Amino acid sequence: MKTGIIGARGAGKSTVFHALTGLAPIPGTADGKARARPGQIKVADPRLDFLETAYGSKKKVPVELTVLDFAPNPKEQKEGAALDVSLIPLIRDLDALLIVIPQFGGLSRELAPTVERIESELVFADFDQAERRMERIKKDRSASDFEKAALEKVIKWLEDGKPLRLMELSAQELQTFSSFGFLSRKPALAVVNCEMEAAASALTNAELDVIHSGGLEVFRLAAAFESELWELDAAGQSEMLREAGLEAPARDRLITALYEHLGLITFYTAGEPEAHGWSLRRGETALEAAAEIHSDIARGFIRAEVVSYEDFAALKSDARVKEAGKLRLEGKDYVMRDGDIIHIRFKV
Ligand SMILES: Nc1nc2c(ncn2[C@@H]2O[C@H](COP(=O)(O)OP(=O)(O)OP(=O)(O)O)[C@@H](O)[C@H]2O)c(=O)[nH]1
Ligand SMILES: [Mg+2]
Repeated sequence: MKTGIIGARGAGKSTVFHALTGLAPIPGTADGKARARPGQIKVADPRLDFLETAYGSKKKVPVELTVLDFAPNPKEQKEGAALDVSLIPLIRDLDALLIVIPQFGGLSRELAPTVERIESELVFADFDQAERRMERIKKDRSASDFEKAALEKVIKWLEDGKPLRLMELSAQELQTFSSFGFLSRKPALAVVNCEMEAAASALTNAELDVIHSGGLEVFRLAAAFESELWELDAAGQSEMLREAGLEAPARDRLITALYEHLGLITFYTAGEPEAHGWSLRRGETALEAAAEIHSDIARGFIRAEVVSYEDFAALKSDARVKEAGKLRLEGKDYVMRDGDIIHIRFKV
């Protein structure tokens, strides 16, 4: 799962990237090469911590997400632009976007209009792409009528300035557009990058309305403050957090919010060697879970032994889970649920 950080020049994108990953941003490259810097973030997960303890696992492997920061391109981004449009080809194959809205220092951009401006850039890029595809298939006699009709619908929707996130598309239409990488359909989270003092304050209802009506979520993050935490050891971090009146860094909550917004669920494999968290999209099956672990396990899938996290947490051991009749045998088509602990029997 890859999430790109986008927004205006100097909005604090690299600071958000550092706050989330602990990694420094890449220096600017004007030539467009090597503009993306990926960083891994571990998703904090109290359930995995519990499994690690219950199984006495030697190792803990949490779910990871990838976020990308992009070096600015001074040649292409106009002063005051909502978004660096030269980035568009680089964000098409990502799974989600974090839109950074600056509200620190003198940069107090208003949330709703800033998000709307960025959204309209995304909508415009999609419109442009759909139109170009339409031009091409008009000349191509082998193109399907289905694609043409679907494109017409999409173009009309985008002409009204609405993001594709809000449009209902059939499974077949989604299939048709699967290689398009429509930007305005990507799940997106607006990150209001503010000063520490403002981080806990609530957003207004009017702001939330705009955000939610676009199918987005919003989060406040004091990115510079969170970023400084990485410079300290554990004791220093706790002290800095305590002085700020916080229990934990907000980055964990942001990562969880992003995770949920992406429609991801977590399942686990656990034992003495390791307690391992894995992610799946909601609705995926036991076979897809097996493939996530290893292609051999999917190929040789026989059946899955599944216990829900709640049942395991109450009973605390495999033996008691079995005794209580809480261990289920499921086949390939079983739809995985968030928190399932799974053991797959397979033969290769
Ligand atoms: N006080 C304060 N300063 C911030 C905050 N976030 C970013 N800054 C400062 O704002 C400036 C720009 O931040 P960056 O994170 O580099 O912004 P960016 O969006 O990556 O900028 P470009 O990549 O050049 O478009 C830096 O000097 C940061 O230190 C914040 O939350 N509070
Ligand atoms: Mg930057």
